[in-house]
Amino acid sequence: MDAKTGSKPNTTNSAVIRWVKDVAALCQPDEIVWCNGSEKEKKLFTEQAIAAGVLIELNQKKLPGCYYHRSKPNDVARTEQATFICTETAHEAGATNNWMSPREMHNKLRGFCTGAMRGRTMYIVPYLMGPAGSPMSKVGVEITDSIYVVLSMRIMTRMGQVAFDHLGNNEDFNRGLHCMLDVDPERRYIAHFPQENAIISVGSNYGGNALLGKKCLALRIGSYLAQRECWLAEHMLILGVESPTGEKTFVTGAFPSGCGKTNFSMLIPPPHFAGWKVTTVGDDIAWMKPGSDGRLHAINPEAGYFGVAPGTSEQTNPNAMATMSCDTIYTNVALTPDLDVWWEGKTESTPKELIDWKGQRWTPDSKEKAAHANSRFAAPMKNNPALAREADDPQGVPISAIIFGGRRATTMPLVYQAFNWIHGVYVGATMTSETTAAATGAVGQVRRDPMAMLPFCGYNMGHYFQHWLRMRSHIPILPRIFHVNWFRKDESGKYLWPGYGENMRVLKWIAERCRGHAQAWEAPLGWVPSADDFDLDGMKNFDRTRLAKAQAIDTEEWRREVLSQDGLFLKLYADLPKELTFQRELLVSRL
Ligand code: GTP
Ligand code: SPV
Ligand code: MN
Repeated sequence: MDAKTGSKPNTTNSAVIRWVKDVAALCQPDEIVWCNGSEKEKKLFTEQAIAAGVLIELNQKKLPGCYYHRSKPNDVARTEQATFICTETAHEAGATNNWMSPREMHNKLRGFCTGAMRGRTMYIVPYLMGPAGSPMSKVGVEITDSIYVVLSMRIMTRMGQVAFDHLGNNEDFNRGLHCMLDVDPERRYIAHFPQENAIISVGSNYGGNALLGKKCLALRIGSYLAQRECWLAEHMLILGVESPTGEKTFVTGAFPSGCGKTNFSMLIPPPHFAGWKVTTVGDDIAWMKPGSDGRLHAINPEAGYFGVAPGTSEQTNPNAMATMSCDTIYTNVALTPDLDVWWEGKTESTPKELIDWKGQRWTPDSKEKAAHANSRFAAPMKNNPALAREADDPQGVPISAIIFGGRRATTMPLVYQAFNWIHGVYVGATMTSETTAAATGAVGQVRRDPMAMLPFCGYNMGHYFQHWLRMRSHIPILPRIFHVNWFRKDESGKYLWPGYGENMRVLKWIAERCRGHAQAWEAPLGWVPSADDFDLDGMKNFDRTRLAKAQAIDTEEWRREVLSQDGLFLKLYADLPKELTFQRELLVSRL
């Protein structure tokens, strides 16, 4: 190891230097490396990661600059049961979060972290969340003993000197400490201290648990700060859609993990939509603040995509395929004999032989999947052919529509529009979705996931709903709110809606609703597209009859749906805004 590389502090910020010193005294690393984000540093870290067996070099002819990481089989997804919000009182964290007092958690984790980096290198990773020069951007510093985390943060955030430059001598930065320990679920904690703007994560090396800028800072700590500072930190993609006449509309979409954000954010319109264009601002997180023009403005705090590999193909998402064609870290996918990557759904025919995500020989007869269901790619957004011009704009983009959506085999229609903001907040608050492989635990179970934030809200969910309602008075030109479901199934278990690029049809209706062009009918749930204003031209195997099925509102199903909201409403009872109870009553009367 070249101890000289970046091993001197590359900042004069005394708060940073003091904190690093304290953490070093606790963790007792052999060596401290300050990261500056340079190409030279990347090359060195990559070589070291390969030498340590953390990364495998992929076929550089097919995948230049791409590497492969295999995680421990017990560390493949977010662990929600190990994720804690540590506020002074349990009430501040609320009934939907795991809570421990800051003092108790600090004591526990101090024990785990003492000497945890003996014989190891401690990396100081400064990173900027959001475009350089944006008043909405925030700085974090992650201290980690994982070189995989360092290289991933380099892709996912604006990492290095740019962050220290943005911070200057300010003491206001997020302090994140990450210790791998022995990657044991028994000693795994992802602890958030919103009141200290701090995170401590131990015992996992998995994306959402260990790349602290993403879910930990941008969403859990972010949502806490947003409530105090009058903005919104949301689990949302951001896209721009441009009509043939050049009208540009920006929308955000909150879908739970594994429910289509990355795909929707970079969709390619079907041939019928000549002249329509979709560009990506972000694929996972939106920070939104009222702008001086009276509109809600959104930035993407990230600089890369940490996307689900399975199901991604040249047919479903060509832009994602192009994005991960170089300079990408793949985790837990399968390998071909010539060191190319593969996963279920990548190609129509299955390779004859592979090495699976656990490192075992795999053939099509094998019982288990070759790639883990939550295998991922970490790729720079700069690679995305559909990257929006505005992705680096410090002012963000003005949002015209907010879309909520879940993965539901029944009940939820393809699309409807909320009657107004308060109704829209109710629609978001009562979102449901089937669980996916993105978090450990059962897959396919319907659960309430308010605004796709159940695992990511850093404070009391009831207060979070109040904050959403309150934002109404701070945004003179409010975005319209919609709900979608790409995943409804027919009697034979097949998806009713073809999804992916065809989602453009729904997006077009949404964009035109925002501009007052498209017609809608008043249905019990909200506004739904009139037959004339929902474009089905050029669709194969889909017609008005199938659309009617995808849009059907079944009163019996909805009776059960409304009743099942009791669970959430009772859980949050003490803090639930009365507006949501009234909205529920109104829905019942319309049904
Ligand atoms: P996270 O990164 O975990 O937050 O997930 P995400 O919301 O970005 O979901 P993503 O776009 O990665 O999609 C998850 C899975 O759903 C993938 O296997 C996709 O192929 C599949 N998917 C995405 N969009 C659609 C769609 O419109 N229809 C269908 N049937 N499947 C979809
Ligand atoms: C998600 O689970 O929503 C993800 C992956 O985007 S992770 O960053 O690991 O949380
Ligand atoms: Mn995603």
